[in-house]
Amino acid sequence: MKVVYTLRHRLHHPQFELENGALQEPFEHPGRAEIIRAALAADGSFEFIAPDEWGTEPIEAVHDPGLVQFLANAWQEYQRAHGFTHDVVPDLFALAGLRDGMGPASEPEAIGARLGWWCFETTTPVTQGTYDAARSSVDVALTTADLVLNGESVAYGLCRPPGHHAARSVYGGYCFFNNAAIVANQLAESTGSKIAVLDVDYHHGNGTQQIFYDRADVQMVSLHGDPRRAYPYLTGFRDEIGAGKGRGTTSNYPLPAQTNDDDYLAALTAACGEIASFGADMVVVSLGLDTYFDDPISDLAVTPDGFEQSGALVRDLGLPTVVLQEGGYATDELGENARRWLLGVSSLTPDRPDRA
Ligand code: SP5
Ligand code: ZN
Repeated sequence: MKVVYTLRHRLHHPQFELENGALQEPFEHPGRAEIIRAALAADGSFEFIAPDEWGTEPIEAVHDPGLVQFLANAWQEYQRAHGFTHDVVPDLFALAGLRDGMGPASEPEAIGARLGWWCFETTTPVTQGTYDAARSSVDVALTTADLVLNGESVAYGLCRPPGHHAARSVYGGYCFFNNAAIVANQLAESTGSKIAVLDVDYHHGNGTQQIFYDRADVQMVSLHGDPRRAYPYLTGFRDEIGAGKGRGTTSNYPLPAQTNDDDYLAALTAACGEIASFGADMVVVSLGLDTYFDDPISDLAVTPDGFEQSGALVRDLGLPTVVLQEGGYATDELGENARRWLLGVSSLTPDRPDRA
């Protein structure tokens, strides 16, 4: 299988995440991508490819151009205003309630306040190289999709930073640009076909859901920890099914704590059934491996065997498949878990001899 990777991801390297009233070591760190790269390289059945450059146009097709412009300059602007600051994080959030009854706010001028206009939480610092890394992550995703458009039945983009929490006009959840949404939109627009996004990250893909909520041509199906207890808390409930022309094209499978392989695979089977009923022509997988039983920030109980069987269920859809990396924080096992999922999605079955 072809794997798209670039070391430019390392340009994004926060020193901390502000969470639970404390500065903690980042769970989302450059070592994650390096561990996956090493595990796939050691396997021998993966071929590494460098990404092409795709520019900002496909990003601005799903994100507010103001968000792209903001991230391009935010770190430098903050340095000019406040002096050297390795990790740039908002200390004020532009919540609508601040202007209740006074009409909506407009984007503030001060850089500190602009951070809280575009960012929704405190665990996603902007560092000096964050914009370049986030751009390279999009390039990885688009190059992976291009491989599949050019005949690969499945390819994997080792995206970092991840993307699925980034909505049209806000970033957060370790995500800046929504790699999967940018790819799904580009595929839908360039081929005129129906695209399914299957999001198996532990956390609900709120950004992807928001971007496609009223779209009939892009389906969003997500399995995740129930938002009654799990980040991002505000989205991912079962009754969120899309709106307008997109009514029925969003599906959510909130899962209880400690969901095991059997129950997880049953839910994934149902999710894949919905993709088949939708009549998708291609699948984009948001591959989070934070459903792993020993993940440090999550509470599902999927094992390496469960990951391989998950990949095989997606393979059995028989559709061209773009797999993009999202979360997964059990650093020691992350490479093996990714390898097993990818072996599952690319394995030979008697009736699918083309999937070598
Ligand atoms: C891409 C992705 O997986 N983003 C996840 C962002 C989650 N950030 C907040 C997680 C809150 C977890 N708190 C539990 C800490 C247990 N030590
Ligand atoms: Zn996650």
